[in-house]
Amino acid sequence: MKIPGSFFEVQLVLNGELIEFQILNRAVVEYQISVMDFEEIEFDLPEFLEENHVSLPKNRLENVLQQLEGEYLELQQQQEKIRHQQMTQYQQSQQNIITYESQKVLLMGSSGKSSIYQVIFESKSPYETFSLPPTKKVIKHNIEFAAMTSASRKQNLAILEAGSEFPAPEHFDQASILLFIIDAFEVSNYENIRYQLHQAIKLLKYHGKRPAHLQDSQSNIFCFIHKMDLFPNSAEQFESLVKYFRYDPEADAVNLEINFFPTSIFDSSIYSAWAKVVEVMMPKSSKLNALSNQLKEALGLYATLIIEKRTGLPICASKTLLDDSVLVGSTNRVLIAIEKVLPEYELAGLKDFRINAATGVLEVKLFHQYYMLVLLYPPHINLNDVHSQKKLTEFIETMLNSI
Ligand SMILES: Nc1nc2c(ncn2[C@@H]2O[C@H](COP(=O)(O)OP(=O)(O)O)[C@@H](O)[C@H]2O)c(=O)[nH]1
Ligand SMILES: [Mg+2]
Repeated sequence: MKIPGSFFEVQLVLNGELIEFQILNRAVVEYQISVMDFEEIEFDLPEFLEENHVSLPKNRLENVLQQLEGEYLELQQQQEKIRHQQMTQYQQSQQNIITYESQKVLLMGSSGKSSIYQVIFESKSPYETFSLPPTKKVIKHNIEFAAMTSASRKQNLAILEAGSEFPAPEHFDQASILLFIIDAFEVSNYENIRYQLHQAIKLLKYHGKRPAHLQDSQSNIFCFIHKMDLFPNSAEQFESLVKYFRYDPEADAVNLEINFFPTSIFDSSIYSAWAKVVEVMMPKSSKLNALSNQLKEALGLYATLIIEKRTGLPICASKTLLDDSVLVGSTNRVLIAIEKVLPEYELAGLKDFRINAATGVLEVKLFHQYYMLVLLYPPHINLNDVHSQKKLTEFIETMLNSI
């Protein structure tokens, strides 16, 4: 629909399960959000128009909004249908139990691998990695954890950490994920490392085992452009490095399958990038996502999610306007920081914590040894009343039953 007196058009589209609101300028999308409530559009559109110096008489704007709301309601109905279908599919999949028992991640590339592993899995602080001895041979790390998917089985996560040499073909055997690290600061090694990256992808395709549950659009090839903290203009740097490393000179082609992330062990980026890898390794359960959403709605929260502590695995999350992989990463960082200082107070066995900020509250409850329930909510909400406590207990119990 055109915005009268401007080059802008607005439209709503259903993308998977999400309703997206887009503002286009001469057929190019300039603004896009996933909408969970029509009010967001009522708020964003006038603001966008104002920023772009389009002044629209009030009644015209209302007209546009009214038409949009009509479309929105229709899309909501379609959305409901899709959700219903997914629920049914989930119930069917329950019957022919799927197992993703062992996942093998091949961690290779240039410098930063051991640091990344130790920061994520061994709760090391970035500064403790400064004097790591170089890794020569391939190291195999094994992490076992209980899955909370329909499979309800013990899962095994094997991380194969390569040393200074390019791993032998047998290390690619049955690998489900390639996690390739590029030291962005080592400019003299770019060409060599780009060659290695594309060789590794070819070996993964040949010897590896793509997880069966992946959708066609999902890729199991990840590349962290690492040590981004060393660049003052990291966003631009990242963009140009992605261009450089996507290109495979041997094939004279651009590989669009690689998922690139800018990372650094000095901020949350390493955790949020890892959360994206984990998402591909084990899909979040749609049933548990739906439950998280119900809890969020019932208690008026901004977001709720459950994270497996050791792996940083997001088990499920409510829909939120925030990026949930960032929430996972940031929560892990806060938790690690707290667990590190507790002994200094002669305290041990962290059970929960709450951070009250002027604009909201972050509350984290640990349960069943390795799981964390994360709640993010507005300052006026009180979760200490009987009703909320009951809902929270029920929620955790349902989660436990799904383990
Ligand atoms: N500035 C910066 N240094 C890092 C980062 N990650 C790792 N390093 C440093 O890079 C060096 C080599 O890391 P290491 O993990 O041993 O590399 P590996 O050979 O791939 O295992 C260490 O001194 C780390 O402290 C990062 O994100 N930023
Ligand atoms: Mg190493």
